[in-house]
Amino acid sequence: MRFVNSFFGILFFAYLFEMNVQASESMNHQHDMHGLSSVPNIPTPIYSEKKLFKLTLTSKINPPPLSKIHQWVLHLETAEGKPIEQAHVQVYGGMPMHKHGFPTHPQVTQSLGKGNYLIDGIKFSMPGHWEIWLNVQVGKQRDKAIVKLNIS
Ligand SMILES: [Cu+2]
Repeated sequence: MRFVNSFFGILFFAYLFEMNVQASESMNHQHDMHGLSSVPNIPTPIYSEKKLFKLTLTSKINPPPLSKIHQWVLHLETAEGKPIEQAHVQVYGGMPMHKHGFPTHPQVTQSLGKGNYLIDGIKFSMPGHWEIWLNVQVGKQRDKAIVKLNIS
């Protein structure tokens, strides 16, 4: 199990590095545009990196709790605002400043219809700056997005 965890840890940081290089500038710009970084727990739509998708992430418990496994709902739309039903979504994340991932393996467990997807297994194991990363695939279109949160 320890081996498995470190294996995923390495994958996560390889992924983190790639994402940071590719996405940090555009994501920062988007966060500035939407004012998301200063009010992290209010659901605010963000655009994916290539602006293919519009995403709204909402914690089922507000504000998102510390040290408790809980669920989120992703609402996914096209850039024009049409709900997307048939998406494959991978969920990653962690604390980039501490170089660790989630203590759990969050994933989409259910499509709720109307462009809504249930994400289970989110656990913030300490207070501070967290990021939830979403890899979205719809047909042949792929894009990714980062949601930044301050957990206290
Ligand atoms: Cu940490």
